[in-house]
This record gives sequence, C-alpha cells and structure tokens, in this order.
Amino acid sequence: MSFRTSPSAIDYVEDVSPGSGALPPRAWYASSDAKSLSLNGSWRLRVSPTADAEDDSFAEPGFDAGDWAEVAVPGHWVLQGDGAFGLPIYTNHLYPFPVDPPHVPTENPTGDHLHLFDLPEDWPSEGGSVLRFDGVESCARVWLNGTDIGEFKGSRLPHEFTVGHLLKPSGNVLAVRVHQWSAGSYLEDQDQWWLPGIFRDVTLLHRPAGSVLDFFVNASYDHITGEGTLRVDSDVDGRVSVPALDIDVATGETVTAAVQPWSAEVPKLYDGELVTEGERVPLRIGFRTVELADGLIKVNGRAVLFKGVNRHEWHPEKGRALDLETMRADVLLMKRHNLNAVRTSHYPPHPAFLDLCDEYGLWVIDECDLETHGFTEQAWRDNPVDDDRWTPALLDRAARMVERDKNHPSVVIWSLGNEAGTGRGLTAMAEWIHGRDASRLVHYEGDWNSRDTDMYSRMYASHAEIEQIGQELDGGTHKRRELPFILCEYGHAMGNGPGGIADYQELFEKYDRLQGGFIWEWIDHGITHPELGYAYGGDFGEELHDGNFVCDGLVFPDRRPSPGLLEFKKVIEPVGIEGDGTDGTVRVTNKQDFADLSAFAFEWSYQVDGETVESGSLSVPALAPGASADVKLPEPPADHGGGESQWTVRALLAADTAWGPEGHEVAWGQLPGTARALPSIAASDGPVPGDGVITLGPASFDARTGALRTIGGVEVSGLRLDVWRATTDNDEGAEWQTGTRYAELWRKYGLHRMRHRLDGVEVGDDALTVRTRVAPAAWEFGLAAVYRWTSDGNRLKLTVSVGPEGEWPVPLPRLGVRFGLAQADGVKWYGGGPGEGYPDTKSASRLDRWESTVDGLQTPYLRPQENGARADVRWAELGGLRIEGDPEFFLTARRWTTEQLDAAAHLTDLKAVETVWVNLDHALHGIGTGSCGPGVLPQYQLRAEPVEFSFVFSEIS
Ligand code: IPT
Repeated sequence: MSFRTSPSAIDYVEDVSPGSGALPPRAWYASSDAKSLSLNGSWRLRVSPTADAEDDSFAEPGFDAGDWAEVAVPGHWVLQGDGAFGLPIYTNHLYPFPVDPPHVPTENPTGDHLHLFDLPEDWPSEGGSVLRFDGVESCARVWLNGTDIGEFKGSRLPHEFTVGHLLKPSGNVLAVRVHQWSAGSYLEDQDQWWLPGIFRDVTLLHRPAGSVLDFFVNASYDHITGEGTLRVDSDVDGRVSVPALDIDVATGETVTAAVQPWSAEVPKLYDGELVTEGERVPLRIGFRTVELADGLIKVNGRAVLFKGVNRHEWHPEKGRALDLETMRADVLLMKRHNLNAVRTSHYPPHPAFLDLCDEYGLWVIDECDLETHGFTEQAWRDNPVDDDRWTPALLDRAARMVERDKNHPSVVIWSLGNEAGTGRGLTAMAEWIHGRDASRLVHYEGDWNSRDTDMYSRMYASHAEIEQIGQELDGGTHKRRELPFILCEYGHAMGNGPGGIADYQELFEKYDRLQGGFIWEWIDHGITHPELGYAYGGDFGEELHDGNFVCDGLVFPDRRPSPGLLEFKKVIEPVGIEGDGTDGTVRVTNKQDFADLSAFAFEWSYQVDGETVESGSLSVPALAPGASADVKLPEPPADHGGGESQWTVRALLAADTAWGPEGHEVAWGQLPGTARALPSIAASDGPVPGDGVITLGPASFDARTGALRTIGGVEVSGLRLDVWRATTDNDEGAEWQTGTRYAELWRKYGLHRMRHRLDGVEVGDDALTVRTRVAPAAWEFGLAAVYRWTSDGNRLKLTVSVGPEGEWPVPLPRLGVRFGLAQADGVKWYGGGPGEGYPDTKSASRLDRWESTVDGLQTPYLRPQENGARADVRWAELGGLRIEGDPEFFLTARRWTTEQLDAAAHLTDLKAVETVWVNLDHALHGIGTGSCGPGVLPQYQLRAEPVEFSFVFSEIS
C-alpha cells in the first residue's frame, strides 16, 4: 500500500544512484569563442512541503507561474523571502532527520524553480548545447521545454545535460525541481547549515561541431634540469600553444622546455591555448611536480610546509552562493595573512575559487563532497561508504571532482571527503583517483592506517602526540611509518582563540615529517539577522541544532579578521626575525620553501618607551629558503633618557604584488634593549582617618570597608580581587573532548560566585591595609587577599598579595583586580597591541604605544565571551586615570560587567551600563582549543599560587 499519490515519480529522491541523464564529468573551463548564456538571475519559485505535493505540470510550456515568488539564482530559498520559504537548519554531525538510509522524511521541502529564457540572436543554429548546473542542494530533476532531461545528486558538483535538440530561439522554459532531502543527503553531513537551493551558476553552453570535450593538462617540472614537460590529452584532437615558451604541438604530444615552475610562493602561470576544429580554450598552465619522496610531500623537489586553513564557502546573506568578488576577498585575505594553503572543506568549491588559487598562489587540498559523520552515533552501522550499493554514487562524486578540477596547478592533493568512517567505498574512490591522476597525492583523515592514502593525516591531535609523530615514535602500520604527516584540522577558531598555535608551529618547524596543518576554519557561518545581528544554530527554531559551533572561523561573517587570524599570520610568517638584543645583530631566517628573500624590504626602528626615536632600512641578503643570517643592526642611539628600549625589525613587500601593495608587512620581530624601570613610589604619605572616610594621598576610602572611592576627582567603584571571566567557547569545551572542560568545573566550584569576606581594615603609619578572604559558597578552598595602599602624596600604589588556602581543585580563569569608572572613552596604553592577546594567543601582540576607545577594545565574538585583553601593558590611561603596572598586566575595559557578558547569547544582548568596568589582570588562564581539540597547555594554565602584584594610580591632570 502506498501513501503517496505518485510514488514512482519521486523514487529518484531516495535512490542511492547518482542520477540519470547527465553527461560524463569533464574539465570545467570557459571557452574563448563558443557562446554561453548565463541563466542566473531572477527565477520563479514555489516551495511545497513534500516531494510529491505537486505534479510536474509546472514544467510544461505555458504554465502560469505569475503568482509564484521570485528568487535569485544562484541562491538558497531558505535565505530569501524572510522565512516565507522555510528556514536554515544547523547541525554539526547529527542528521536532522531519522537515520534510515536511503530514506528521507515525508516532510521534504521541495522548491519548484522556473526560468524562461530566449536565446541571444547570435546563438548559432549549428552544433549542440549543454546545460550546466554548478551546484544544487541536494537533488534536482530538470525539464527543458516540457521534456524531462534527468535528475541528479551531489550538491557541490557540476552536472551537465545535452539540450541542444530541445532549445527554441525564444520562450524556453527551464523547470528545476529541487528537493532539500534525498539519498544524497546521507553523503553530505558536513558541519554546516543545511541550505537547499540552486546555489551555484546555471549556464547554457553552446557546443560547436568539433569543440573541445574534456582535456587534461599534464604539466610537470624537473627541478634538476629546470625543464617543464607539457602534454595536453584531449578527447578531441587539436593543437596546444604556449607562446611564451614557443610551444605549438598537437594534443597528446609531449614537449619539454625550460620553464619557471609554479608554486604557491611564486605562482608562475603560462598562458596557452587549446584549439580544436570547433573551439579555442584558454589555458593557464603551471608547471609543477608533486611527489612523495623521502617520506615527504615534495613539490618541485622541495618539501612543503602547509600553513593552511579549512575553507567552507560562506557569505552571511547568501550562504554558499558566493560571487567572484567574495571568493577573491578570501584569497587576498589569505595571502595577506601569510597563509599558503587551503583545504576545501568539505566539498569542491566553486571552480572560480581554484582559478584564483592558481593565480595568486595557494596549495589546495581539493576535498570531495562526502561526509557521513552522523553514522558515528550508531557505531558506523549502515555507513554508506561501507555498503557496495552506494559505491557508484561515491565514485561518481570522486570523478566529478577530479575531472572538473584536474587542470589546476594549485590542486596538489585530492581528499576523499571528511568524517565518513572507513569502508570499501572509500578504497574504491582512492583506487579510482590514483588510477586517473597519478600526478597528485590522495588524502583522507579517517584512514588512520593510511591504507588508501599517501599521507598520515589527523585532526586536533595534541601537541604531545604531534611531537611523537614528528619523532616517528607513533607506531602504526609499516606503510604509515613511511609517510609524512599533516594536521588537516587543528586550532579550532571558535570564539576567543585558537590558543597554542605558536606551539604547534614550533613542532611543525622542528620535525621534517610534520608538514604543517590547516586551521579549523576560515569563516564564522553567522547569518545576518534583523534582531540578533548574526544568527547561529538554534536561532531559527530548529528542533535539533549545535548552537554557535558553526561560528569557528578566523574571520567574522563579514570577513573582518578576528584576532585569531592576526595571531596565525604572525605565527606562520615567511621570515623569522629574532634576537635577544645583546650582540647587535638580528637573526633573519627565510621560512619559505621556494622563494628567496628578494621580494622583501627590511626596516628597523628603535623605540624608547614605545616612541620611535630612530629608524631606517636594513640590508638583508636574499637568503635561500631555509637559510639564516645574523644581520648587523646599527649602533643604538646614544642618549635616550634611560627608558625601556627595543628594536623592531619588519619585513615588507618590496614592490606591489598581485595580492598586496608595496610596504605591506609580512613579518616582524622585536629585540629587547634597555630593560624597563618598574614604577616605584616612596610611601611618604600616610592614611588619615576622617568622618567615615580615610584619605591617603590623592585617594579616599570608605573607613568601614576600606573600599576605594576616589582618586583625585575620579570616582572608582567596586575595586576588588577578580578571578572570573565570561567563559569562552574553548573554556566550555565540547562533550566529546577528553581535555578539561574548564567552564563546567569553574561553575561547579563557584568561581563565578566568589564571596569577599572583610577581615580587617588597618590604618598604619604609611599604609592602609585591607585584609579579605575570597572564596565560593560550599567549598573550603579560597584566597587570602590583602590590599595594601600607599602613597607619595600624588600617586597611589596598590599592592595585592594573594595566598591560596586549602586545596585548589582548578586553575583560575583570571587573577587581578576589577573596578568601575563612572566614565571612560578613549584608552591609551604602552604594551602589547593593537589587538587582544592572552597567554597562548599573544604572538601578534606588539610592544608599542597604542590608542583606542573602550568600544574599540571589544572583539565582537558572535557569542559574547571573554575578549579584548591587551597583554604586557606597562601603563594605561583611561577615565582620567593613569595606571602603571609592576609587573606588566593585562588590561580589559568594557561597558558591561563580566556577568552580563557571560549571560549574553548574541552581541545584541549587550547593553551598555553607566559604568565602565576595568580589569587589571596580573595573569590570565590560557585559551587553548578545548572547543574541539586540546585544552590549555600546562605552561599557560593559571594555578592558584602565592603571588604579589602592584599598580600605581594617578589622576591625569
Ligand atoms: C571536525 C569536522 O571535520 C569539521 O567539519 C568540524 O565539525 C570540526 O570538527 C569542528 O568544528 S570533526 C570533530 C569530531 C573532530
């Protein structure tokens, strides 16, 4: 018995096969002379609640869709129409429907799309035509002029259909029925929003007689001879020319010439052309050889160190329907932040993105559109990749990726997919890919024994484990022991962080076998939302969702760099600039793999107390990759008033490049000079008790509680020891993580509700001393905190002594004082900046003088959390006060309390209060990557230990 009106008509939806009617996959290219017609634009849309709610009469010419909505194609219907067509759903790995492959729910939002078009007048009447879809999620059936031409799955892969015989000069009716859920959805369980729609281009391509079909550009480079070898295999015979190399040969013929090789650092492309009887196709040829040699991934004979990122396609309004300028923005941002590699997690990107990678230079791991992660919940039972019935669909996906992208020099590694467990289907994919393209390597993280792959790849492995792998002490199969290692995901950039990436980079640089990694991930997938600013999982009322786990990028949804990107940029600099400042030299190291240093100009400057007193250019030899030199610095300026001094040496682009202007900074380093003199004041003034008030120098205190009230004319409220921070995503951790979930522990032990017991206010001869005990209800551990105030009459010094009592079961989130100021706006400081820095995220924090505002200090993490601390601050000025630290401190100031920050779910929840809350932290607990990965390394944990620190306050006159 059937509950469906026309069951067989929608059988294809749950069919595990890849589809029917589409042409075999082939290379993606833009012809020079064959006509094409973009069918992007405004389309009519009707969304039905089930796959079979409507019959296919809408596909018939003459159907009146006048009352249908209009939507943009490319686009996702759930991101258009203000929710009228349904809403986005975010899940990480859980399928948002019952797991019963290949069945999908009856509630299967189905978008019937209609587009009418005329052929341009000059559309040739001879030859054929092909209709190409570059991406449709998740399953589509297509009719042209009432004829059913086929159906397909494989959302982020191209599908082409022969349509020439169906076209009319005008009034063509293209009908596309798109189902949100299909058997294909089981293969597309990537950690991202589920977004149905025709989200990439739709194009009609004229195919003249004798036109190019498929072709494979084989362009290798022999680093010994310096010669490139070119052979273009083409389904249709023709000629290949490369004018700059004097090449003009038949297809299939091999030719050798002296060439400049392609690399991500020097992405030399040669313009060429493939000419068949009926068509001319431009080629952009990069000569390079990828191989596994000496247990390493080598390109052109050299081992590559990947400084990469995982890139999902994302735009806060358009979802995965990216335009060219957005793709270019990604590539330019990556290049300007020293990245050299992209893993196209977890599907082949829009093909234009790979053109940009070829052109600007990025190593690419091109990943297939495959993830079956949700099967992990049932111990991988019924996993499609281990079920032969699905193998044709897997092979189809592999072929569609490889055939489409095989002519990109930037693509050096094929990846079978992500988080799909293990199984025969994956082995079949790897075998097929190896057979089809021996010129690249194969990657798949789930294959821990590297049975099918050419490298050992892992995600989120700890520093300690990576070090073992680097030392080849990790065991594993014989095959794996011979292979290089990459971390295909690490440094989970969710919220504040990632912490500890400098420590990873040190290991990557130390052990040859470790060939780098790819930060998870490039961009926060926040969706522009009228009330919430940016929406994340759950904000659309999803019954199942994973909250803000979808916001874990190095750039915010609008592509503003987050502090994590700036940290990564510093950590992966192409030039090392180091020294201890003792011998008048700076050690410069070329950390690139291919290029010498000639693209960079070097500058030095000498600062005293953060003010530059002298500067100039530094001549650095054009060191070869991997080479170092000790470069002599000028004599330090003779007299500089005895302040703290340092050298800053910077490497800048010497000339404009395709991706950055002359003067763009790629690397920097600071070398210490004269050490800083700590602030000292003579305790020459003593506290004077008065009527309910104690005065001391410029300050007044509450006589009963010892609480600070004013410093000169500046009102100060609520100054006290503070150990709490609004927990970060990394503090929260994830339930599957083995590392410590600090937030839970901290809350269990009440660190967010510490009580302050006043034990005594002592008015001494030269000091006011306030003794307290700071501890949470229910527990016996605590902190004895003594505030000792002294003054020289003008300045006020606070020395805080902290003594842990009892057994402290957890590290502290922070340790310092916090207080409220009635007003503050502008902020100046001498210390680390310009952006935030925490103990394990402050590589990019540069010692200098900085200026900002209280608002400007905030980092807008989509889910509000601890942020904005400036590290290594010597002194700061805000709200009429100058604060000097002994020793240096972390400075935070915000228009809301930590408690408000902690409670907020979106930035729009943060409402400024009257008071500006300032934290001066002696220390902070590190950040780590516990939201998905190892927690805070021991050296960055903040343990409760006896400690003393001071601040000197004065009113700014
Ligand atoms: C890993 C996934 O591969 C990636 O898609 C993303 O979900 C990431 O985690 C977390 O943001 S899988 C994880 C179980 C290690």
